[in-house]
Amino acid sequence: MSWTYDPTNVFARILRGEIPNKTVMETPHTLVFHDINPQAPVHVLVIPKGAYVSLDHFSAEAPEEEIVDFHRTVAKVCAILGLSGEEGFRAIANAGMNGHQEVPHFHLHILGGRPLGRMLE
Ligand code: DGP
Repeated sequence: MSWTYDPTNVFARILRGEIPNKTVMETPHTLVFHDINPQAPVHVLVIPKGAYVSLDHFSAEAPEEEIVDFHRTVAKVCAILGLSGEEGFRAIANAGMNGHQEVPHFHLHILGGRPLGRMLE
């Protein structure tokens, strides 16, 4: 499988500092910022700084250091935002056309702060 990354996508532009964002936290490999159109009281996006189109692209090709950094950042941001523990959260990664992915730079949505209902029947 080969993935073609479009460097003009909006998250690439955020990473280059061309578009402002509300950053929650940043590491050498990962950025977390508030979604522009929040669907819950807490709605942040976790993105790798590397040029990966989707979750499967990132999982297949990112160096282990970037993958570990990404997941450790997810854990830290859940703790910072008060989502860890019993209340919990939902994490979603849309991919491609069927997944209705709008921005072709891999991102994990993290939503919380209210009951989110059943998603899969
Ligand atoms: P998806 O459908 O999974 O590709 O969701 C893309 C998300 O990105 C959507 O929830 C809105 C968010 N988004 C789009 N453009 C911007 C932007 O310029 N800034 C921020 N913070 N979020 C954006």
